[in-house]
Amino acid sequence: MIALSHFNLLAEDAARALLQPCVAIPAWTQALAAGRPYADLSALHHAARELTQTWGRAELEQALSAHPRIGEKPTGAQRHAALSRQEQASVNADDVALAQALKAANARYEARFGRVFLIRAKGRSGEEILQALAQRLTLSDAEETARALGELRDITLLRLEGTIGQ
Ligand code: 2AL
Repeated sequence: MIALSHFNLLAEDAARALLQPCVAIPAWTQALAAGRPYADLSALHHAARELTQTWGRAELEQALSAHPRIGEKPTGAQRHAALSRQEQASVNADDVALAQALKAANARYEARFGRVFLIRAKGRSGEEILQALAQRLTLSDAEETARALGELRDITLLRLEGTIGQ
């Protein structure tokens, strides 16, 4: 976590690099870095959220490249892999039945929508995620794209809150 006053003073490339693990959408990181200085955290979060409002299917696909499936905690040392592990910490990796159910449900979702199922995992148990997945399988393509984008916004803004503080 770095202080906002420090973030405001970073060189452009360092500021972008700091933001990059929040979401794999370079246009977002670039614009948020270019919008500095921010007067306070609320101004930063407001700008960060505003910049997510234009996201659509293309941005969702772009971002998914950096999100492992639920139940597949990445082992890499990169910052975004560590964040995914933390976010999925409530998904009990020792529960074999849960792991199998998640694997099957992920496969059904991918066959239906043609992309990885995305959900803000932080604060949700594996069972809650399974229930949400089953509900989202009933949505239309447009409804589900909107839901997935909402989850992506939540993940991104939570990661930002964990990256830059007072
Ligand atoms: C993730 C992830 O890596 N972190 C999170 O909150 N959700 N992945 C996913 N497929 O939903």
